[in-house]
Amino acid sequence: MQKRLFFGIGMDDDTRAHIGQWLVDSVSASKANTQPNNWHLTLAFLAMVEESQVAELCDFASSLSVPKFTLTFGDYGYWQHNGIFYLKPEQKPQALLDLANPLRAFGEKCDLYHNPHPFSPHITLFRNCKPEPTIDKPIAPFSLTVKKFYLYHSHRNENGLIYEPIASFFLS
Ligand code: 2AM
Repeated sequence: MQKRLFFGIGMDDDTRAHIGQWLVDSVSASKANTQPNNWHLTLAFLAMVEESQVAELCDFASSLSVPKFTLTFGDYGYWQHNGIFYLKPEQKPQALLDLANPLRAFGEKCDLYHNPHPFSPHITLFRNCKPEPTIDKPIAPFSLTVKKFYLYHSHRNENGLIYEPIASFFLS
């Protein structure tokens, strides 16, 4: 049995509300935004993983020793080729790279997924959205204090796509 998995960073409800309000007030797009409950920052996409490999992934994630860090978001961007509109952090703290790089490398070593692109931290707000959304006013910058990250299971139920945290890992 296989599951679609990825490692990522979540956010609190206040942050979801802040982003959601900005979308309502200041962003016009040709389609609906991604589900606020699904908003996250992908650290490492793993694609399809055998049930029997999940423990190994969790052991590896637990073995990382990375201090807590803060991400500040105030910038946005758009990728023409896939119509992704996203928020991106103003900086890439070393601790963020020290999480993403080994997790991505481990997924490659296990032959789960070979990343075609360098790590580009972002929070996807629209997908397959063409033309590019128009922005009346930039988002008031906000910060996320990252104390943990998750292994997410991406699947569908009667409500659509859900990213369900199936394991959590605490930073030091
Ligand atoms: P996203 O980070 O731009 O939102 C589950 O599908 C998550 O993994 C989504 O957050 C998604 O994109 C990311 N993802 C999906 N396919 C991917 C791929 N081929 N490479 C990198 N990340 C991917």
